[in-house]
Amino acid sequence: MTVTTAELTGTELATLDAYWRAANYLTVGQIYLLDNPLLREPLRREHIKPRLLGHWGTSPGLNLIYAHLNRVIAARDLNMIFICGPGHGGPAVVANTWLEGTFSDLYPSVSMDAAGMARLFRQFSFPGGIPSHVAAEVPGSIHEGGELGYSLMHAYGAAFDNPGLVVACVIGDGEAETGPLAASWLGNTFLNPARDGAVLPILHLNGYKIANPTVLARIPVEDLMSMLRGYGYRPTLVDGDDPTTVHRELAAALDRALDNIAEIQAQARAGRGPTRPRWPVLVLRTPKGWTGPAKVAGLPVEGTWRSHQVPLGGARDDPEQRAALEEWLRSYRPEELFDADGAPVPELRAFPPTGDRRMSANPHANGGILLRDLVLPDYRRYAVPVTRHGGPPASATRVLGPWLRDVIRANPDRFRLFGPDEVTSNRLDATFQVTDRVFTGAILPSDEHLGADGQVVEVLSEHLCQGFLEGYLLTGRHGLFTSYEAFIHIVDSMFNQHAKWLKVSNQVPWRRPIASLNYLLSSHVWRQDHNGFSHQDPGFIDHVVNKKAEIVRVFLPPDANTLLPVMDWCLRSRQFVNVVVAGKQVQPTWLSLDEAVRHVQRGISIWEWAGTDGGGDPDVVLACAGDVPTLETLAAADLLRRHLPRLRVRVVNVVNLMALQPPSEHPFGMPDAEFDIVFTRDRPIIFAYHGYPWLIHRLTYRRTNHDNLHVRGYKEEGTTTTPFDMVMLNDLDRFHLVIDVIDRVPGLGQTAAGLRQLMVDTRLDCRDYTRRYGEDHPVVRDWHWPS
Ligand SMILES: Cc1ncc(C[n+]2csc(CCOP(=O)(O)OP(=O)(O)O)c2C)c(N)n1
Ligand SMILES: [Mg+2]
Repeated sequence: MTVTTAELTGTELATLDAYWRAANYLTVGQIYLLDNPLLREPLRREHIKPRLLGHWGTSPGLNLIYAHLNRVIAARDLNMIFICGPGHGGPAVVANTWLEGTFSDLYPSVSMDAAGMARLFRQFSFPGGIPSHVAAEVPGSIHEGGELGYSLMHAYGAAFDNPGLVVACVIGDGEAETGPLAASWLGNTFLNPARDGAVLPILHLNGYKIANPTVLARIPVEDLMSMLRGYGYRPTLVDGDDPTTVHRELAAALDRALDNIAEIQAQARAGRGPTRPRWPVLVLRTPKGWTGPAKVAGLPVEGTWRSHQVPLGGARDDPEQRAALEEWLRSYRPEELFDADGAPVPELRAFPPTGDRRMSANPHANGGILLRDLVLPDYRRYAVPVTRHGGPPASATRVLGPWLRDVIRANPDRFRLFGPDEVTSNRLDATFQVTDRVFTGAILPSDEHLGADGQVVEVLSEHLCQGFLEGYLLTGRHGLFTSYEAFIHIVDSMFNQHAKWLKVSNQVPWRRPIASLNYLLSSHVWRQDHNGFSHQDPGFIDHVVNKKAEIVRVFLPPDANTLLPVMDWCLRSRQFVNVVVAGKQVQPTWLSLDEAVRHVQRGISIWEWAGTDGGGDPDVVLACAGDVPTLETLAAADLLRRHLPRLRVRVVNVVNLMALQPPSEHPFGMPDAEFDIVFTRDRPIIFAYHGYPWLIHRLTYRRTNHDNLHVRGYKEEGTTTTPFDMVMLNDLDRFHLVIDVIDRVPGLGQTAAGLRQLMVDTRLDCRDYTRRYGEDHPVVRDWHWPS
């Protein structure tokens, strides 16, 4: 809808300003006041919180933007959500949600009257209350904004496949210095004006961070505008420190921006206009800490970095500061804003939009409400036919590709695959049979599978992939992030924040569960033939398991058929972060689909067909997790079967890593009694693991047989070499596993001395062969599980 831009009337301006003052008053009240919320008596020491915690500096700007957005939402009946980059401005956003009535709807004790206002103030940044940031407890938020940098990518993710939504996104000028935010400007090249919603970035150029000026505020303003133009935007500057002027300019700029968005969308949806239009951006240059104390102790505060947190830090004990605080609060004229009961006066109550149009009540910001299940094709149809164990060689991710293709096809409006330029490399290119990589830049005849309508988002920034996906999930859709295993560490910290968000939202009753964040990590540590050490690091798993057990799941499918039910489970699940590590290289397929399904359900299975204990009492347990360790373990089991036929070997495979923990630690944990049966109470366990060995010890340290557990894994030995040389470098190879068995099974040292020496010699031969011929020894290359 295009609304002709008109000047604000005097009444509109007065109401906007009153609403802004009310939000500012409520913000200051939250930061400082324990009691006397309406200043009906002079401010006394006991009215002020003993610990003053919060951030004032960003808040007046946030309140100004929120007030103006409320005006345009109501005028245009917009479907809009608010993303607050400077999430430390929590009290500002909370103030607005209270003025809109949503806070009281969801937390009835914080009612819209004097008693409720007192509770609103008291609970903020207070033990047992709400956090200082725009956390999951805050209605309308999908973005905590604690760790800066992710606002704009969340905004783009929210807008994808949401054609009716406008995402207003405030970006701190300090936040804009972060790498992730700097990359986020590229989001416009992945946003299709016909099928997606709109993002309205508002750069909050208040000039300062915590203790420094910001870069973007101290370069010539024309350079800043040129930078934004260079990224393809149409920037408008609103600049000033006189409220009336700024209200008028901001209202006009917002109207123009929204007219512009409406025009862009109308054109695109009529099949006209550019696919990569110049979307509007607002640059709001107003003072940090605007309307707060101009000076404290003789030093300038308003308009400087000193306003960042709590300007009058001594207000409780210093009468002069207390008087300044009272003067500051009274400057908003609360008696004009709140009635005798403490409720906002009727003009203010009538000002914000109503119902779901309130940004604090918009269902897109509580995505679980809108979440619909995926239509998932039956994965059995995609399985590798297995007539004997270890039979047909297959690349796990290549087998997954057609299933993923059909997931994409069946869910065109609610599933996306994200990757940093690695979808083809990770062998998932079957997806391109039904969709493109979304791209609104220039497309050349030599390009493949690029188009404005794709459901695959490929951008060479793990930050953007993660942030887009988070925004997409948090607004009620589904997705998968595929990446190289080593480089997923780039988003360690973003994963942390998302996991924390999920943990807290589990405790917020009105938040509905959202789809899990799924990682498919391929091109893993053991197969870096092209690249070597720089591309090797299996430590993301270690990082992930630090988080709450109720949130994280880690799967290491040993073959293609096991990957299928694992991914199916992940895409059906809610409120988790699922990490799946699967190879893309051709490997034996160990299990039939039926066996794979049962294996995934158990999490840990004895592979009786691979062992020699006849289902009975083993001398040793060979355990494995991960595709390459499984291959080496089975090759070791084969060697033992041939050379030590009387040795009773049990082979155990772990597909669900969390099953190693006791149930008291993780909901997937295998009960102790069962664990003791599978791993025995007293026999040596040689565990070949995909990643860093310590993790297996950490997960199993409480188990009965932990003292007999000996783990082989990646010990940071990597380079560009053959696949088998790589496992030898880390002592994870089949020959070394046999040596480990000989060294650990009581009595074998003497009887199997010859075999041990043969294993040592074979390792040397294999190493020597790689140096001479540049590939693995045929004894390794040509090995297959005996039928
Ligand atoms: C990634 C990250 N680094 C550092 C911080 C610590 N920090 C909190 S607020 C802030 C300054 C933010 O400045 P700006 O984005 O300009 O926000 P505003 O001026 O609106 O407060 C910093 C550095 C953080 N929250 N996140
Ligand atoms: Mg700033």
